[in-house]
Amino acid sequence: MKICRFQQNDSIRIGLVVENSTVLDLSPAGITSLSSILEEQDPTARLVPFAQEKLPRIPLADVQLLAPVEQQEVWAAGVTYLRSKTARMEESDFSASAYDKVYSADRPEIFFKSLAAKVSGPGGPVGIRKDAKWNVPEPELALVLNSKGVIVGYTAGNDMSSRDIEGENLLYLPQAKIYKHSCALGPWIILGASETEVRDWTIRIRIKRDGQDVFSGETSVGRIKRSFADLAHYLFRSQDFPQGAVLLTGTGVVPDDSFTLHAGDVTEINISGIGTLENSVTVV
Ligand code: DO4
Ligand code: MG
Repeated sequence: MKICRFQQNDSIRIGLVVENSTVLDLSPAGITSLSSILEEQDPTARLVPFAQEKLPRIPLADVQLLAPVEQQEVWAAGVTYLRSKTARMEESDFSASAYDKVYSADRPEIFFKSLAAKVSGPGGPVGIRKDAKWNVPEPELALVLNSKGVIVGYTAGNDMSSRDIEGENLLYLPQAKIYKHSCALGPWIILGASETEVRDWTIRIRIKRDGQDVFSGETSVGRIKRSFADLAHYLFRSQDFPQGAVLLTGTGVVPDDSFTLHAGDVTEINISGIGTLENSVTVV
């Protein structure tokens, strides 16, 4: 089941995406926030009856989708794929052993990524810093967690990163990762999928420049070294998230070292089982 946030005239609404082509507007049924659904004991069971109700139907193509977050903090796990560990070790010299160690340590790398209000949605901008020379998108599966730390859904995410700043010194990681338009999520949240199913999904990215593909790559969610429960557990250790949280699970697709994003590039992140998140690159 797919639940989305969208803009209708001056209001933000919650909808169900049905038949891959239509959005059912849930506002006449009194559903005005994502979190009211995500906090339910069984969000899917709560939504099933609405699919049969006579709710306004809007063609998906006419809907302006918004990032599927309201007040949830967005966090990110790193070095969860072997490909990420190798790339990180290659881009830095004295930080290399830190990446090597964190890949196999019990405690994962988890860092704060964005406030909900700063997240770009489908069709929105993703930023490259004007003081960085080597910038990449990171296509990642994102876990959607309720306030109890239960994984209730999944969406696609882009953990935009400045590799030269990250590689220069590990202490610069927050600057490499957290800046204007550095996080995108969408196009919607998938509810009711099990970890076993999700581990079979494929994450693909395509980067287009002037209409031509300049990079494409893919990985499988199943290559994530840690269980989702383990990542969620560490995020919620000694922390409260009264509004729930979103946790990006790390990247397994890293372009060759010669690749950097340009202003005007278009990033298309597709996760089978979710859908496609498209954004355009802008200098910030
Ligand atoms: O430690 C650097 C960040 C790693 C990351 O964001 C990832 O592996 O996805
Ligand atoms: Mg990442």
